[in-house]
Amino acid sequence: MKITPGSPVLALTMRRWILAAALACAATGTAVAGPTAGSITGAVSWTGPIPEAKPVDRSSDPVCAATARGAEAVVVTDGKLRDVLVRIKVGGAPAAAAPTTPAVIAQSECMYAPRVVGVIAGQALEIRNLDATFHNVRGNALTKVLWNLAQPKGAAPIVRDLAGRAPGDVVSLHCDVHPWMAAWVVVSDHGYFAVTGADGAFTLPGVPPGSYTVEAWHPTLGLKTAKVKVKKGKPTKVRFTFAAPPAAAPAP
Ligand SMILES: [Cu+2]
Repeated sequence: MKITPGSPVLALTMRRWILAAALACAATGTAVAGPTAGSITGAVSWTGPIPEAKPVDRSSDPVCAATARGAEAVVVTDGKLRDVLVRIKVGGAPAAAAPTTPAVIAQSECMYAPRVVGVIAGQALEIRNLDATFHNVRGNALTKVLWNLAQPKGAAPIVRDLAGRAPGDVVSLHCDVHPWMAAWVVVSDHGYFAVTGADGAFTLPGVPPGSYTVEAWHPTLGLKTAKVKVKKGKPTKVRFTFAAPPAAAPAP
């Protein structure tokens, strides 16, 4: 089965994610923060054949067509997976107040960069247009449209306060002018999250000693979890491995 950002598979994954997060909210972290904190660190790997990046026809907009960019549904470099948000499960670590500075996503070469960001509930999102062309920015919570705003060339950044978005929610961004564009904003109740870059690496610093469930979420590949124990002043290693979903069985 083909998994694309708009597919029912993704919607189902997001629903599961939100449900799991809602259940997790019932629990409260009991760990104590302080100078004895450790960290959770590791990498997200890919195993098996790497899905071929589909060519994207960007000829509808000469500005976009000037740069060659492919699909980014699954980006693997040297066996490491990009765009995975790794975090302590919502409700499983001491909550944090939202930073006063927004998380930033840019539109560059008609792609979102980064493609996945994390925010703390209450934190704003800033969307910049670095391209010499017109984008519209549509924010969705599953199928519900939260906003849909034009952002022509040279326009000021769009800032949204993400009001009403709770820990566990995921907001997706789409551009209807360039349908290959998609990004995801993942809301947590604490700051123990990181998003993998090309090297697949992540570090969650300042974690109080204790037991945690760590989640690794990729927008088209879904969720994996691991249990870890963080010891005083030490890094705890955790690895996640994703693989291509099995091919659908041929029709009889
Ligand atoms: Cu666009």
